[in-house]
Amino acid sequence: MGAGGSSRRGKAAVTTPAMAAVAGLNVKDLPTKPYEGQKTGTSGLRKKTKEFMQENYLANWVQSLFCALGDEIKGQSLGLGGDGRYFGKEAAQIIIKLAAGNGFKKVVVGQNALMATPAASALIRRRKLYGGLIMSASHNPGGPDNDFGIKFNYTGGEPAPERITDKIYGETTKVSVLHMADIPDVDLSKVGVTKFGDFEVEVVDPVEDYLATLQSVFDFPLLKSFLARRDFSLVFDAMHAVTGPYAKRILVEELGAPASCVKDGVPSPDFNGGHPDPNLTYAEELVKIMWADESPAFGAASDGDGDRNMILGHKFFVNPSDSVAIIAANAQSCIPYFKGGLKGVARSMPTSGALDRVAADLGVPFFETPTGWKFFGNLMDAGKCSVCGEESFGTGGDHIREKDGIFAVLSWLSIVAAKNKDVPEGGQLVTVQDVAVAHWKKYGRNFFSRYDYEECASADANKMVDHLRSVIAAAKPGDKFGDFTLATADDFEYTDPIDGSKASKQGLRFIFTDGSRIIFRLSGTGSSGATIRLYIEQYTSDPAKLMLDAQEALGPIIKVALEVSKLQEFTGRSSPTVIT
Ligand code: VG1
Ligand code: CO
Repeated sequence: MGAGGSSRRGKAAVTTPAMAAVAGLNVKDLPTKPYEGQKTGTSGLRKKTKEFMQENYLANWVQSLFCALGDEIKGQSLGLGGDGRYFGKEAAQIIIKLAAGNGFKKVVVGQNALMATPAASALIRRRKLYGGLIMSASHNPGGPDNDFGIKFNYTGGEPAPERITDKIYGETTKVSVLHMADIPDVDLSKVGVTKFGDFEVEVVDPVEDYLATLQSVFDFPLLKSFLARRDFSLVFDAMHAVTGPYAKRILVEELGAPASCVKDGVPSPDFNGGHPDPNLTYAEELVKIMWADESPAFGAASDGDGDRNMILGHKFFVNPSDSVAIIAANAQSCIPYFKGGLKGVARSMPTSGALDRVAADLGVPFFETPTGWKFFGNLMDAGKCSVCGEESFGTGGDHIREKDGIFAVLSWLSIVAAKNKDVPEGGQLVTVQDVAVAHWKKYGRNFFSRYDYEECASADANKMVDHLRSVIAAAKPGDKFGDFTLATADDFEYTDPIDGSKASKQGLRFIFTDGSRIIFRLSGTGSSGATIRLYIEQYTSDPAKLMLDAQEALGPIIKVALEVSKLQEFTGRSSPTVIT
């Protein structure tokens, strides 16, 4: 894939003490050559681990980032951590040497190179760091034969905006020198400070700052007394990924839940061979627990890096599009951080319109952004958004600038606790399902489903997209698609209301006169092939239909989507890999 390594290996490094912005360090200038394809997707650079492990592959990208940021990094502090996947510890050592060599004064790194994505955002904000690097490929499987990833979060703790990621990519195409400090590997297993001249590495407990942030959002004593009820129980599935230590500290040590409530809580470099994606397909063990006749009252799971969440009740799945709407509707009355009311709410375009109805009801501003968390940061910084979410199991608030799995769990626990405040122990507990159904009764229900067709051939997927573009170009309002009448069809484009930046080609949409929608996108987080995502939505306020099964309710519109896209014809796939 990239340039041959032999020429890189052949040349001797040049030592240039003058390069070091901090005193007492030797910096080596190592020659390197660009690799192709180091372009970041929806959330950072994600590739096969073996690709990342090629000589200088990671170093090239990190050096390119530092070049893109320029002089402003000199003398600053950088956060660092990851989801614990294979190659993370080695990657951390490379990044520390590059940070020192490029003029950072300090690196604050999670113990054992661990740090959940929301915790990294909290760390950057609380410690006023310049930014941070997160080593994660999120929900993608890990290990030598799977995926690795890296992304940069900026000063507010937010994923780097496109103006920066574009610049990094530009640098990766011409990077020729790595500025590496000549220092030994740092022991990341112990909390404490190691100094090299004026440069220092501080190893921190990866939970501490994040916990403090969450304590400023939620009423911990109230949650603790709720969890002490004998008629309430929960299970949290960390899926062998990074949230294990977080759940143990927060749910067990701080909130008093029994240790047994944390399932698969030890981070493993390959997630125990699993797919740390909290959905009904990949979190099947949790689903089994929650669908048993005697299940806990509340179930939740998080992904590889702790930013996604799935919320379950007894035999009940909370669709993430509903979850953000329900959290927004209850935030002011159930979560202390929001007691002054919401400044506004936002969702990604494919996420269902359930949140829109809450915004209208609350009379707060509402925003529809492209897929990916990076678009929410500007709205939050401008004080226009308090709660936001994506259909892809992402929910968050403006306490940080990342989606936040444990925030979603504590939000739901806060809502369930508040609804049960007058229910005596042993009485009829208000359940997760009761909360969702009450919401639908008030607002109506936006049936929503997503079909993922993973690892299709890229050429096939592109042909399907071209076909859809031509359908859209020819379509007119009033055209019939099955029983649905077209209102509009387009390729979603977003203009950031704060800085005016534009993002185009963000998803092909068919919007019908009754508000139903069909959306197609190609994933920007995969590491090989193409993943086609089909999103389907249909609204009902008919009380007789509220309790229908989503797949049943959406059957006719799904049929239209498959017909109009000729998906099976182009890809040969007769069924999706994952249905949400
Ligand atoms: C997916 C989701 C998107 C999410 C992104 C990163 O992107 O659809 O909503 O923001 O993953 O989440 P894509 O381009 O594959 O559809 V994570 O938890 O992977 O950082
Ligand atoms: Co994630």
